[in-house]
Amino acid sequence: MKSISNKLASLLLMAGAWVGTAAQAVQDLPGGPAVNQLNLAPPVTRIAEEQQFLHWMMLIICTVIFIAVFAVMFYSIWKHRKSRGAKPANFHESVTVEVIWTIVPFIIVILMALPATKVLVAQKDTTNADLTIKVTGYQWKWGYDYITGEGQGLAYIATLDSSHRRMSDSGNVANAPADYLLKVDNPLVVPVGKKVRVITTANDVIHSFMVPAFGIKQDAIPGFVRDTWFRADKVGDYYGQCAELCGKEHAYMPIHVKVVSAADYTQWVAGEKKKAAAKADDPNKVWTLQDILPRGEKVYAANCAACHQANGKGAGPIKPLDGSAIVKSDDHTQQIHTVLKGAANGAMPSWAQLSDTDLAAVVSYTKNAWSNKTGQIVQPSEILAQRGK
Ligand code: HEC
Ligand SMILES: [Cu+2]
Repeated sequence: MKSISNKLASLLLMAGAWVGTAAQAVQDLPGGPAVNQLNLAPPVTRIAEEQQFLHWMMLIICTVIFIAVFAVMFYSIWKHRKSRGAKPANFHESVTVEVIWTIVPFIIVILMALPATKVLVAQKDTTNADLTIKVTGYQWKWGYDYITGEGQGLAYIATLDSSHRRMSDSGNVANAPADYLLKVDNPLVVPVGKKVRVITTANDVIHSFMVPAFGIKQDAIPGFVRDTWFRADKVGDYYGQCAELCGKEHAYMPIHVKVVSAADYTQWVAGEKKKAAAKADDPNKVWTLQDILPRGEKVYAANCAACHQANGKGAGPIKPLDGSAIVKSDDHTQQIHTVLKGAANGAMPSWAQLSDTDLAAVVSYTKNAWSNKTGQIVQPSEILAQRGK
């Protein structure tokens, strides 16, 4: 008995300490969640503003009606109680009362439905967009493709910052920054004051693209295309998350939208285009081990370490890559095939969306990391040759 209560006490103490350190560390994140936030996110688009107006208007109307109805009810019960000698009136089918209690709620509902419908229709109106961006949900990251507008042709993937992931795994979040688990490597960049149409779809399971400050939340469904739009009124950083439970890393696919001035946007597009041109991976380029390994290490940290672990040892059903016969084999086909197609019914996902060079880099890296030291290199051309096989 004693030991149980001791254990309970120490558990409570631990919980207290945990809450204590957490409370001390968290800070507001402008454009993202705030500490003890109760209201909706501060709106940055006209639609989000109107949604908040609707929310508060309806809440207030409902509260007033609630208080009025219950006040009359409780007052009547109390005032006309039997002990005070109240005599029940005996009447039925009062036309006046029935007309009033039909007409009044009807008017109230219409008064609420009119502005709500207006906002709903505006929300769905994705015509006349200044630029269109396709957003693809992957387990567990977001792909952004600039379809029209200045940035046309830009395409990249946004993944959670790997240091945040490590912090989460370790459980040591005492020094977590304000953008904890919301920081990504490549935020979505859009110009201020422009109508941005967002087309959503997904590659594996249903995800949902949500940015509260913009008042948008749109499911991203494999095999379907949905759309939504926003026009951000203020330059700044805004955050959201995948809003559809999509698997075990659901909590680790944040959204970071950077709203910048028109001039900054033009500059960013030019910079990205230059970078893309420089990076445009020639699948026929022949790499040296020395050049390809650092790139492979990065690809591994961003995509593979969440499951196979930084030390390559895997965990449970996730097979280790350190010492794996497939990884060490002189015959590269089976390893390339596993990485391109996935294995175990998707428990090991397909990585076909990565470039030939990135895949060659990560395969070469795993062939040489930890105790694998095979000295083998896989060139992008080998990956290309296996695609579609
Ligand atoms: C979502 C978790 C997950 C991620 C992320 C992941 N893997 Fe895997 N991987 C697995 C699982 C599970 C297996 C075991 C499949 C099986 O049972 O055959 C596996 C197996 C493998 C194998 C075969 C190993 C063997 O000995 O059979 C290779 C090679 C591999 N993964 C490479 C990679 C690479 C490279 C990446 C990153 C680009 C990666 N994996 C990312 C889950 C993952
Ligand atoms: Cu998701």
